Amino acid sequence: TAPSLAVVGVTGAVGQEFLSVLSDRDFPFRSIKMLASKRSSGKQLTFQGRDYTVEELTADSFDGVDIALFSAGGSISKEFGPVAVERGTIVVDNSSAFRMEEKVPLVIPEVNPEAMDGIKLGTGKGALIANPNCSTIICLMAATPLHRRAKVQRMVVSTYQAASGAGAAAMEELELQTREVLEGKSPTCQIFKQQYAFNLFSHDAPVLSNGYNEEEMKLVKETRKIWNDKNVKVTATCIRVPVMRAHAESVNLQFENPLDEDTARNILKNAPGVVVIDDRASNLFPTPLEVSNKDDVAVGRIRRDVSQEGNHGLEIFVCGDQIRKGAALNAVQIAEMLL
Ligand code: 2RA
Repeated sequence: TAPSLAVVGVTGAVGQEFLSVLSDRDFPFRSIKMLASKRSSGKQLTFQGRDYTVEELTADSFDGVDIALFSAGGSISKEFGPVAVERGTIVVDNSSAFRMEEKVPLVIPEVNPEAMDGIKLGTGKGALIANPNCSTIICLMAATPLHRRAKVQRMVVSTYQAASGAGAAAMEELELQTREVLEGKSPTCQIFKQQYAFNLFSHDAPVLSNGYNEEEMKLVKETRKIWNDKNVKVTATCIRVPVMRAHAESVNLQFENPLDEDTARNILKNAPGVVVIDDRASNLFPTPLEVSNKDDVAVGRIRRDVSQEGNHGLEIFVCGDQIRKGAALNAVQIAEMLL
């Protein structure tokens, strides 16, 4: 029989996208619970032609729930993820709360599905599976097929991250600020403490003692876990840019074995969940608008890194929808692997 579902954080940007993706992919379910904080409980929503009332998330919310999709922040995942697992629910958690726990699989279905081996529906045994950070998912969707062929020794990533990564309120503030600036008014800065419209700034995640911010260290640590390679060298600079809902990432790769740009382009053309947009003659390459609301990650600017010997270095440019493949789609694809 089809599983019973719960969506935790259903009123947020990712929560809403969970519902869109479940519908787009005809995900089978026999029942679905719409869960959110007390503040949002009682709201009405329509899903697949049926009316639902958002329920307040409590420990009892998971009785009889087979799969729960979480995107309500790390503290909610920490408090209720284990409770759901105790009740026999399989949790797919979009927060960073458990990603680096050794026993928790950190999964991109096209990249490391084997990490979920042993987790099955219908055993009555719950489990928790972590969805990687959006900038990690988008980067690795393109870098992994190349890594599998030529073994990445070092990866340098510069990200250009959309407002959606900071939530629906940040998207609203970007729009508001843009209007205010165009009207000559001083911009409203509540979500970010500095002007966002017509500007860009170092990612708003806390900066650590090594000078990196948490977003950059997520890319470093999550790549090593997903590739199961403690030695791969990764460094990143994450920037917030005035774009609504898709991240862009410049990725430099150094390989152990040679990989020329034509071979790399062909590998990417055949990679699942990836489209190649690499038209040098017309100077047409991936853009955030092009990938917004789409499933696939787009890759272009594929070229030999002239600063490295022979064909041991490659530059690529990747764009992906942060809310979709960067969060909701990846989580639903993980849930599909349980069916
Ligand atoms: C960001 N990666 O873009 C975060 C969202 N989870 O800020």
